[in-house]
Amino acid sequence: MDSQQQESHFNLARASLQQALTWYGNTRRHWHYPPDPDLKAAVRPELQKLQGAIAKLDQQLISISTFGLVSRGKSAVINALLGDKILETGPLHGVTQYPRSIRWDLPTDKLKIDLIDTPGLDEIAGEMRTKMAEDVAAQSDLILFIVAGDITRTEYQALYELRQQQKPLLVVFNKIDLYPDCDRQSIFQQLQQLSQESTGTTLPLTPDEIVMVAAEPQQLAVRIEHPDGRIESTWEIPDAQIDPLREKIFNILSQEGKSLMAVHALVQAQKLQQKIADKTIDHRQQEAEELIWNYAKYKGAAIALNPISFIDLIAGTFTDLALIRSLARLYGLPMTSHEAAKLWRNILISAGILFVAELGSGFFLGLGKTALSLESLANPSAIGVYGTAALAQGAIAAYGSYIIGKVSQTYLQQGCSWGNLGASTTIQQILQECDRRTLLYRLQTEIATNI
Ligand SMILES: Nc1nc2c(ncn2[C@@H]2O[C@H](COP(=O)(O)OP(=O)(O)OP(=O)(O)O)[C@@H](O)[C@H]2O)c(=O)[nH]1
Ligand SMILES: [Mg+2]
Repeated sequence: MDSQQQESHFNLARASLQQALTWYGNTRRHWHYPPDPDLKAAVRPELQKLQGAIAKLDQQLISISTFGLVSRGKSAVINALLGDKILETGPLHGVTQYPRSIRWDLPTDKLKIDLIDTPGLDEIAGEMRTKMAEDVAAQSDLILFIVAGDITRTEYQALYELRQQQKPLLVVFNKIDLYPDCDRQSIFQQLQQLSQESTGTTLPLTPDEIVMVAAEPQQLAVRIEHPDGRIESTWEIPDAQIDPLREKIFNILSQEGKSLMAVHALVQAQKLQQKIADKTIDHRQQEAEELIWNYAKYKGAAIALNPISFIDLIAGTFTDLALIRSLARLYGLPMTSHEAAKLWRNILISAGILFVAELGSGFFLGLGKTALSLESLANPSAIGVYGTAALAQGAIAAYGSYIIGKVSQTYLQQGCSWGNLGASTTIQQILQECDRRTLLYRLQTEIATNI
């Protein structure tokens, strides 16, 4: 992608995040609802993270993390990239205990790059591991997943999860100095077709996503035969083979660096918005229940009392639409077209059931209630029949509203990032514009099935 296109992706992301911050931040519209201090406090962490993501974009800082099990050479790979042994490496498991970030100064590049070293995934137990993996993934624009030798189940699982989280990554096969050429070829092929039989999942990687390196090759015994026949044995440390990875990273940065930053910020924003929506819906639960109940009562009464068929159907549908609008106002969430089809289906079903109920009240072509009400004018004993039919219809209508109220919650919650400049909409737009050769293009299918 050319730099202009990347710039435009970057600006779109910035605008989208800014819009989200404005919407959910101080100026959050609550219509005539008083601000809820508890809710404000509850969503503060998300708002701060959103602000952090904007700040990171403004600094044009791209984060590249190494990731993987213990002793795969995560720290060694960073040292090799830097060309300097800054991080401690060693054969013991768990040499690196905490994530550490190092600035990679590249004189040619405008972007700032942070290389983040992380502890081995298997070094930390259970939930903490998942948490660390999530945190590292959340702060990285690109992940270097370091493996060496056969892929273990934990590695497969971690790779699979990162894919699910829509993370751009490169699989770095380290320690190739330990393998003869023919083995490297078969490893390369196996890597491309990773699959796990027990879960029936596959994880196809394109050759572009796999790089083979030797970050800290083992020393070799060298025999020197001197002209005088003397034989000397010494140890020699071969140079690191890191150029393929360095070149790949440079290529990625120039091809899609800014777009990667943009998508990363948007994916973060999307998750944060979802969390804010969840918390809001949770906090406003009681008011929402009351609101839905009031509309349900109103619609039920209006339909029961209105003697003219069809008009009550239309009035009922309007009541449902008003309910959705009121819920959106209560939550302060935007109404977007996402999930709207499902919502409409429910509205139509609700109207349809009412229609059937009117037909079922005994008269032809839905004029039942109208005819009954006319008849009751002439014949007072028909009032009873009219009353029963109307009550039944009212109850059905109220129930319909109740269901619609419930479905609207999902609609507002899922749809909040799908409006104009919404995080999900913008991600989709950027990905559609991505060049075939980019990592982002590769992620398209994954992302498409996830959002
Ligand atoms: N043969 C060979 N050994 C390597 C290579 N890269 C790293 N090593 C060795 O592998 C061991 C582990 O390297 P580290 O970089 O400390 O691995 P790590 O993944 O950071 O490990 P932890 O911090 O413990 O999780 C060290 O003894 C390195 O010397 C390589 O390319 N070839
Ligand atoms: Mg380490």
